[in-house]
Amino acid sequence: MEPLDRRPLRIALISPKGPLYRHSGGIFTRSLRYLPLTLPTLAALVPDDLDTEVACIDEGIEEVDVELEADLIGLTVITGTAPRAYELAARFRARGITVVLGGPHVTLVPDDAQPHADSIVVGYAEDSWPQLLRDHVAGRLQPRYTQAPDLDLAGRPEPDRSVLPRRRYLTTDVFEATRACIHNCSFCVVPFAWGRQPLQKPVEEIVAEIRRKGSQRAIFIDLNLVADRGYARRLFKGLIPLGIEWYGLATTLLADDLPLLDLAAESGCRGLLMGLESIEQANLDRNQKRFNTPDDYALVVERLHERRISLQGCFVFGLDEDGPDIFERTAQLAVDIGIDLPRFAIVTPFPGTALHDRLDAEGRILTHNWELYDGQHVVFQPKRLSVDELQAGTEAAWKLAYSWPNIARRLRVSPARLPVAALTNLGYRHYANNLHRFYTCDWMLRRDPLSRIGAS
Ligand code: B12
Ligand code: SF4
Repeated sequence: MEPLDRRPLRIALISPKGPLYRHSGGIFTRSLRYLPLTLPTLAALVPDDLDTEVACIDEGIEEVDVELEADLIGLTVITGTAPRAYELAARFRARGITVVLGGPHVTLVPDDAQPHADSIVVGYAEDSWPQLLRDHVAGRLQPRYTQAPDLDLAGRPEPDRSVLPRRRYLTTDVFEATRACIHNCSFCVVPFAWGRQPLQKPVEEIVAEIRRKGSQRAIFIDLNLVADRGYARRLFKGLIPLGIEWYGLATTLLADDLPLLDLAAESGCRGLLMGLESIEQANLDRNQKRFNTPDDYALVVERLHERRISLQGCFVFGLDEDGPDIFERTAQLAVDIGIDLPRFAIVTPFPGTALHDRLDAEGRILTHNWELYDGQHVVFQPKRLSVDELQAGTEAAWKLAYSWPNIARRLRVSPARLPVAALTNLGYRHYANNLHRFYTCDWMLRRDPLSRIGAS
């Protein structure tokens, strides 16, 4: 047997399952699942000069063996997966394995995570994770590591995409150019977790990464690719010679900036996800998203479609102006104006956000069962709706938008290639028809949501 001090440090990195994103019985079919970059990024950051073996497990696609052999286990935690992460942490720690927790939830509420780990990592981990590993090897692991604010994304190792099985994802051509967002929407975790100073990888590094990977299509996971328009311009210009198609996230402000939109189209942009959030201007105004104007949503779609760009338009339900008719009105508008892939979530007051603090101060938070903080469960008392109406209305909006006639209407106007548009619509139809399986709130009354709004 190999002496202990000569054995490599066995590191396992795990992304725990949530109620919706899980190996069996989940709702994210392969057509909705692209390679997450968290574990590949952390794996690449493990210092080469340490003798290590790294294994990565995405519980969205495979079960975790709780008896797995490892010396140190790192778990990435979003709010909805916190209970599962804490459960796994307890089991591994009971076996004497060192457990490290990091990710959005840990960053938002570090004290919630601290008791469940030997060490936690707050914020991004480009510098702190390698430091943590060195400290562990030297026998001086600290209970908490916080990324210094002067983080620089230049010259970092590329995510190691080989650590996850590629065939289990629709695509592994997933890239990250920027982080953080300059805006301050009250319900969004981004400004509260990571601040409002955009962080950017040098354009030439991103272009080289895409070229090396040989991608014909790319998905950017950046939360707002156009936060810094100067950078966006440089990035889009840099992408033109690659001749690829790409998909990403942007705000509606891009549709107001026609030169930048033209450049995005010229650089191969074929689909954008935008947080339209609400069709009630007052909701947007009160939640620091004033730059969205519902009266202009049709124009946004038109301008994107003119440039062969599809729109995945995301709405949230449950903001204070929403009454019982909001679901049908929103879903119908999404269909009428030709949003290619409408998505609906229940507004979630993630801990650490301004929305959470306000609802908490108003005594309206109903549960801190983090498992229900997944965008599809009601965890607070809505103002003009009952909990049940909000839950059922959201499901009804999904079903209305993804009824066969409405899918057919969309496919007729979509600028996307028919097989792609059909596949994604079918993926979301499956999602719409299976959401009810995940409504597990004690207070949720079960009934047919379609009967409420007379969906087609
Ligand atoms: C890709 C993605 C997905 C994919 C894959 C999910 C997965 N398993 O990773 C899909 C589409 C399936 C998905 C689904 C959902 N997602 Co998502 N998703 C993302 C997205 C866009 C990118 C994640 C990523 O790859 N980031 C890149 C890596 C490098 O960044 P990172 O994860 O933050 O990791 C860094 C640090 O946080 C830290 N770190 C992270 N974990 C760990 C662990 C350790 C041990 C250490 C040391 C450090 C560390 O180190 C990394 C390097 O600095 C993020 C937003 C974003 N851009 O981060 C949202 C995000 C994580 N998702 C979010 C949400 C809400 C969801 C859903 C609930 C939405 C829904 N209703 O459908 C579901 C739930 C999924 C689930 N797990 O149960 C929220 C989480 C908020 C929260 N507080 O919980 C985010 C932050 C988006 C947002 N704006 O709110 N998602
Ligand atoms: S624009 Fe989008 S990413 Fe930026 S703070 Fe608002 S919701 Fe979050």
